[in-house]
Amino acid sequence: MTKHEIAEVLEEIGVLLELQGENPFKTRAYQNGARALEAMEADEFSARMIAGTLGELKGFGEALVDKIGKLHATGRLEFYDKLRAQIPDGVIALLDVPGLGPKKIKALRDQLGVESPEALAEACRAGRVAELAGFGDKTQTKILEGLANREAYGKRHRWWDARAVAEPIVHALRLLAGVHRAEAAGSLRRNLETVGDLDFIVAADATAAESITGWFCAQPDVKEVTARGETKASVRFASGLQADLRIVPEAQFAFALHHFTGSKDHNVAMRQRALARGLSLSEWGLVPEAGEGTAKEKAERGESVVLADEAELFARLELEFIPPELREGLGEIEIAEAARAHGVALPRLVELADLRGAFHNHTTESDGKNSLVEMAQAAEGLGWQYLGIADHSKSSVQARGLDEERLAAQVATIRAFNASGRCRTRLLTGVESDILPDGRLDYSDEAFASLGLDYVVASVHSAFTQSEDEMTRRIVRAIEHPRTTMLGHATGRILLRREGYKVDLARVIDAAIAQRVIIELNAHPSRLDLDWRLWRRAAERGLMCAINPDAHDTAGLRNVEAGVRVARKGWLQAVNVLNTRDLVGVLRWFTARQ
Ligand code: DGT
Ligand code: CA
Ligand code: CA
Ligand code: ZN
Repeated sequence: MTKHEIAEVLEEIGVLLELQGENPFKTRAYQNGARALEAMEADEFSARMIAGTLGELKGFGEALVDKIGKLHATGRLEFYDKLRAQIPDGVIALLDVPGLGPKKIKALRDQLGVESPEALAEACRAGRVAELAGFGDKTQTKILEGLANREAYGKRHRWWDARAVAEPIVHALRLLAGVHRAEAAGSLRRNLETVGDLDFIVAADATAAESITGWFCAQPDVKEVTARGETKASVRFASGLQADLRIVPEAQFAFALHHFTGSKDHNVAMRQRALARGLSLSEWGLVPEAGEGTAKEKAERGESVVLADEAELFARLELEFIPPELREGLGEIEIAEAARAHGVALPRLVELADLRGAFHNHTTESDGKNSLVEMAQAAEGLGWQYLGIADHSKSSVQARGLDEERLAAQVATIRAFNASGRCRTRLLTGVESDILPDGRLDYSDEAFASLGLDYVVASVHSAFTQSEDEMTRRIVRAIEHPRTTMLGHATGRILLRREGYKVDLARVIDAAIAQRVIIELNAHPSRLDLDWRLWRRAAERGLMCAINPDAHDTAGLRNVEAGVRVARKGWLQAVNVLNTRDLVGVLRWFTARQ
């Protein structure tokens, strides 16, 4: 097992022991061990495993070292297997209910015999949870909300995960005999932050259809085939993600692709536009509204307008081409119409290749998994001109946040690294400062002055349950701090796991615009925060964006792709995104803010 996998097992052991009511010292030993492993350089870990010197480090007692050794050598641990077998799956599932931790779960189990989400819902509805010591009406309501969220979350998947499943399938489909074109349509193609199911559209020879559906249903990840016809199939993968496949004749492809890309609202508006021109638009084709039979029959009789691709469909309806990510029925058709009428293209949306660096990244100094040098080299590999280092600040104790002294040392290391000329990517000195519950930043004005950082990302990491008004005033106060360059993950949401904290984003955006403070678009596939739905109007009003990967390892730098995807969905152009500027432009922005 790798260091990271071992850390995950230790972390889980800590949680399982907590569920069983073990004493906090014991559970914390595992959790601290997991964190220490995560923070350790891979080379050091390997060396210590070989030399048998892990136990020399603080926090690694004999029992822990023994377990790590077994996992490292064999990938198994009897202690863990036994522990896991003692706890019912339903109790493990309770850990996914937002707002429930191991302690509460233990109380529910001991006092109400609750051992599954279903049993918990019943106990809440009967009012029995509210009666427990330490719970009350408010907590019971919260748990019911959490259960409802958990159910909704279970039906969708992160865009990033859905894409990882879809991409190899699309590539493989294109290589099958008789296939002319293949695309993943639906919400995935629209870059929606979460995806319900995948929708594959394939243009193929009729004679090949059966073997294509056969291939699709026989994919190794397919757990269940839920429907199967000659030109259609639906499957469910082991992850729970479902996928529809439709095979159409080449001539129908543009219409089917457009139809199944959606969104529904966009399609409704497109159909109305066609009707206004005496045409009926559907997945089958674009046929005259008048005449005998259904749209399908008309298309099959060859009455459809013949179009090579989607671009021709938009042109036929007197529209500029609308990229899939803008097809949400949010006024894109009116804009495409005006653009067409005036002979101008739609705005050129920001692209991955426009990015020249990013600002919110962690290293092993706080809770990252790669060192400063490794992160710099990875950024150089991506062709980035600069990489901002923003480790956690001192109040984020569990993330090993940096006090003034350690931060000063990191700044010195970064300056020396830049001066050494080892790397074409220039490192920038930043910090991700906690926004304290009262809105102050995590370092004094004097400390900031002596540190001389290039920039500051200010983020909320604690006291999530403040009232909306308190949270709004807290964040606005942080934005008004002259050292704040950008606001990190504006709502703290974790997609499909936890809702954001309550905050009046209109007021936060107003303050950011007034102060020339950037709001980040956190590109972590679980965050994508600030939400794309707010960006279009905010950017029009002058809000500057930074697409930040919030990378905790070198691979995490690639998160920016997810960020660019939703930035496009928010109509953002390169000019709206600070990290499309070159180093000089970025440094000028930082200086102007200070
Ligand atoms: P999802 O899967 O929930 O993330 O969202 P979509 O947009 O992928 O929805 P899905 O898979 O149900 O259907 C794909 C597209 O097909 C959808 O965006 C629009 C089109 N579509 C499906 N059902 C209908 C419908 O009843 N009416 C209209 N106008 N379009 C539909
Ligand atoms: Ca879908
Ligand atoms: Ca579907
Ligand atoms: Zn953060």
